[in-house]
Amino acid sequence: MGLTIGIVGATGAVGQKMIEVIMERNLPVSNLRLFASEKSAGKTIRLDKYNKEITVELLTEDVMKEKYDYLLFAAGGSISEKFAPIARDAGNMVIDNSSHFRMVENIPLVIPEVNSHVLRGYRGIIANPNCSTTQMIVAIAPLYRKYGIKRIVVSTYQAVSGSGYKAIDELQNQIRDEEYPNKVYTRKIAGNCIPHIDVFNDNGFTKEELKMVYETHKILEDDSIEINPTAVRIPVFYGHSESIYLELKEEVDINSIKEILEESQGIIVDDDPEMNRYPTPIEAANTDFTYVGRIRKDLYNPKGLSLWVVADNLRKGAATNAVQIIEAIENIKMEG
Ligand code: 11C
Repeated sequence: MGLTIGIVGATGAVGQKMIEVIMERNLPVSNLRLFASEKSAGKTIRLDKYNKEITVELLTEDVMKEKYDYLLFAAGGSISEKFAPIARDAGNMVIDNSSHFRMVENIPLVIPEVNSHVLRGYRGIIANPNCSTTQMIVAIAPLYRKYGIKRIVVSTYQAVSGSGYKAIDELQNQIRDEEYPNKVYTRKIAGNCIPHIDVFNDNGFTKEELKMVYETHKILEDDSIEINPTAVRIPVFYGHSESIYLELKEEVDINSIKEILEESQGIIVDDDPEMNRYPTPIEAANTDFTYVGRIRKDLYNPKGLSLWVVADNLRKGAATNAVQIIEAIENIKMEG
């Protein structure tokens, strides 16, 4: 018997990726159910692999009370807030891609390569981290474990797909037509970069930046790491990039750093300046890896290290991480 999986928000950018990733990674699914609001319910989604079409069902409280092995939520915080507890109370495992439950105590926030141990024996709602947090942590966790991290200064270069289909359309339209107005962002995004993702907090940081701080603390179980992020939207369709400066707790040897990263799960080191080798979003798009390049020591601080980290925000940053959480739980079950 295969798994029964439901996807809430199945017609959105992340929901669509979830379907794609489930198919590609050969998850043993016997029943895939897709849910959306009235606007999209009734549409059909074609699964080429099974030569089959699935009709999108209307999301209601009653359908959340049915039995699923896993329900994946990708419909935004307010839908998760309302429907995920109903699904959980009906005994279902929920993996939520919104930020709503991430910082709730006792709700695991999981990147399988980094902290799958928190899934052992757990049932209920599991939170999927923010995309910019996930790729940063995949890259830095192995270094954190070996050397400890005092401080992180990170600047992000985030693709418009992080804001969904409407932002992808806006960039496409602005590339074709210089006069096309900005609706999703505060400025025109084509030919521009905007240092503003999500709402501003009183301390001058945006919510996206603060997610990188607090989610990192929770996943690494270490509130002492000092994190200073700047999140920037750039006119790229898929793939977030990050310039990450780490102040480690020990002096670093660059060859050991590269070796550790090369041996770590989920990471591809792409770093050969002489050959112009470094990762870019176009190369990372449609893959499940976190790419690390431009690895170099600080010129002044022997404990300082710079990295350039790129990943597909809709895949490792959202859909793939959620599917890997299912895989991790299924593995735990098999191990007994
Ligand atoms: C972006 N990181 O690129 C956001 C999208 O908390 O899951 C994902 C927001 C979140 O705009």
